[in-house]
Amino acid sequence: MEEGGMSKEAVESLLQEKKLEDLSYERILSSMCTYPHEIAVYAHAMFLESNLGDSGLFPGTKEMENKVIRMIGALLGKEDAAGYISTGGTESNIQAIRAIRNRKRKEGLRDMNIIVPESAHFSFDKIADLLSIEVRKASLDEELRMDVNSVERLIDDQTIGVVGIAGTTEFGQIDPIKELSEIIMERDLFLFVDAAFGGFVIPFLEERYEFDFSLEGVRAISVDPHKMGMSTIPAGCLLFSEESYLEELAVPTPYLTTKEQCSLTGTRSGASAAATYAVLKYLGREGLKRIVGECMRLTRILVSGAKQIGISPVIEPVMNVVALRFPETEVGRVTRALGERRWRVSVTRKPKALRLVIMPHVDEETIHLFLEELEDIVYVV
Ligand code: 0PR
Repeated sequence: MEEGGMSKEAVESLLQEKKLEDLSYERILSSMCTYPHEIAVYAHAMFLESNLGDSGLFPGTKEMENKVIRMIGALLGKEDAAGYISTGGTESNIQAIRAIRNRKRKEGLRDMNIIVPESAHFSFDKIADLLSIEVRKASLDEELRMDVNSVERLIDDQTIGVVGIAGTTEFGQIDPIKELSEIIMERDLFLFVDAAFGGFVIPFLEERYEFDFSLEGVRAISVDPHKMGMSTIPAGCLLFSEESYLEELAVPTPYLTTKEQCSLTGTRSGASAAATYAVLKYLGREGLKRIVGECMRLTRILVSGAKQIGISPVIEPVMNVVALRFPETEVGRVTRALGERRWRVSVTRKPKALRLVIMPHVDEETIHLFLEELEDIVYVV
């Protein structure tokens, strides 16, 4: 830090310089984030100083948070779900598992475990570490969905819950949530659905999938407004089927305007809560459906274009995530060559494939350009 500070112009020019070093989203096909909607940006700027960590000072923001919870709850089959706006999928995952861990600990259980699919996001590795519980990984079927038989084999007396993913990070696949719901109902376990990505996609797909609170066994769902919800970062949303689960997370906050706090973080962005409220109000279900519809249209163009140049997807895409199959020795070279042409793509773990996420910042021209360059790279000798 300089002793006397700098002029506003000098700082602005420093910022401009750094902004230019960042990538713009145009050729990013590896991200689950996108440009926030302009109405979200407007709301975010308006509520910048608002802190939901002491929500009694910001009752207007708190009211917006409550309304967001109701709107997303209604979208996911339970208007009166209880929850809060978190910093994103990782916090929501930690908190969902912490809630059930706390409940079971009160009941005297020790050495607990949960079962997640092999395809689970790496935040579950953080959970194992933070919450001192074992995270068991169930294998996947041929379509890369959680294998229900493998889940049943892994369940024992120390199991407290099962996690299904609705929109896996790498393949955009949906686990068999209905079957998982049946399994856990027989055994009185907790079923948590990580729909961080899929929560704002699946309700708007042409094909219908059962994955939300309309299934009796589903006790909690995570969905991120800062992914397909077009909101600003940081905005996740954790919902429980019953208020009592949220209460498992409560910590007394003696000198604040509220009596207790259930979030993981203390100070918490009211700006991204306002942004989420604004964008959901503005777009409505029809607006969100239009966005998902366009992403899916482009996904289909991408997949059929790839097939025409002899590259097939690992699974037929369920949502706007595509994994293209390459020989294991090729995928690194293709990724590097695409990178040299300023494309940002990623590589899946198992099976190794070229992963592309078709977010709302991608347009049709970009898809055609990408396919042309991919063809060039693939057929270079
Ligand atoms: N659950 C699922 C199914 C996810 O896909 C993700 C993140 C999370 C939980 C964790 O969410 P947060 O990152 O909000 O805590 N999936 C993306 C990923 O790890 C996140 C991402 C977004 C990565 C933008 C890169 C990027 O540029 O791939």
